[in-house]
Amino acid sequence: MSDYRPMWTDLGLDLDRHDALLELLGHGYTQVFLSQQDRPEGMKYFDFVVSEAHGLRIQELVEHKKNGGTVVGTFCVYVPEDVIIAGGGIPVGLCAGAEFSVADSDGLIPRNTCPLIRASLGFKVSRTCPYIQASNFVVGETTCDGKKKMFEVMAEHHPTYIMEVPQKKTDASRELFISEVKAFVGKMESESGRKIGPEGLSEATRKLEAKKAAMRRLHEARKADPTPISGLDALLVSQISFYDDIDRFTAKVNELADEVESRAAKGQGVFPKSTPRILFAGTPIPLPDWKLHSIVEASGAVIVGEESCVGSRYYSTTTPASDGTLDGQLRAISDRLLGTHCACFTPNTERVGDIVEMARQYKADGVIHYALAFCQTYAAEAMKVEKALKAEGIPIISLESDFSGNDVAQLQTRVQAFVEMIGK
Ligand code: BJ8
Repeated sequence: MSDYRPMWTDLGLDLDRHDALLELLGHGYTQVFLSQQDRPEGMKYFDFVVSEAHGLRIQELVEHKKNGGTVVGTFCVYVPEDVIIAGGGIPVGLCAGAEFSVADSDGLIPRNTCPLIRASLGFKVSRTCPYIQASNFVVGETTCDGKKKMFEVMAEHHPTYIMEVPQKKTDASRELFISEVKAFVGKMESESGRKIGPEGLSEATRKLEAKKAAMRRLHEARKADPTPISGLDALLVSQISFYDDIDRFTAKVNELADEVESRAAKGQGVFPKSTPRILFAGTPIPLPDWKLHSIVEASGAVIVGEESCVGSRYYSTTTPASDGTLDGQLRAISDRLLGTHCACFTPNTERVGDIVEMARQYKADGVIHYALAFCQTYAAEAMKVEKALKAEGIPIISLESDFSGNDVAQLQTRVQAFVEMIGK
């Protein structure tokens, strides 16, 4: 096994705390993932990616920078990854799903802020995330209030660029966002010293579309009963999509999709046929937040889909055709991104419709709406989602939690009662 400590030292990591983090993650991963039965063979690659998440992948990013490339950290799916790729950059998702660094943000932002925001800042200030340390700059966005104010603090610790994401779905908002995407092209060009042209951008969009198409194939296979892959494993693939090498990831997801489709065709599942099927809907569930999925799948149910930015809100948007000019492509990319139905927008009725449609398509017996604590926008939409699903006769519960283990027993009780109810 390689010794990555010199690299981690060069990146400025706090080695003692980083060791503690790796130990925690390794233990959690073994317990949650490696104990599952009858996993697809193709998951071995993703196990390997996790085992080398702070090693080999970071080495690749460092090499990329040595060769003149850029590494750009992102926190939201509204950031155009294809613009980063076209500018010779590698995008890495930095949203953090670990309790480990939450308290490190104390004194910098209020404690009654969502744990995703607190953990993201905490990883930076505690110098325990090699991805943010390896990034040339991070892109913040004006989505929810908590993130906006956190990025002001982040800027004091790491180069930070802010993209304005509108909050309404009007023509004027669309024009504003197009101008923001164009400004981001300028930012990438000045960081990388490379001009972004229509050919390079079109190739980057093609790669991104291939990646999302592979992800759609994999998730589509989860519609089968019995489901050929666990919710935990499918979630893991979505989590890894934010930091693995794009071409390698696409090839490996397609291989996994081949295997999973063939399992589905043979009626081979990871849980028995007629296991209660649950659709997850709500806030992002970034690595390594496996809490709810593991509770559900240990309670005799299976998660068959994620209406989340770590899930369908990411992989389901596609880039409309354009006239091929740089301007036309940037407009098309903006339209693709604005097709993401985030609760930060008002009104955001499309998201409710998406959840109802997904519940039908994935033959969900029930929906769990999940909001991270202190996330006002998703908690508010939970009520609309409840109303719409009840009108359709689809059972739903709304849960709120964080990344800690404090409420596991309480969540287990609620999830078990829900599974029992929908299983009848
Ligand atoms: S497009 S969901 S990735 S903003 S959970 S930090 S909303 S208080 S993450 Fe998001 Fe982009 Fe929207 Fe998706 Fe705020 Fe809520 Fe926390 Fe959230």
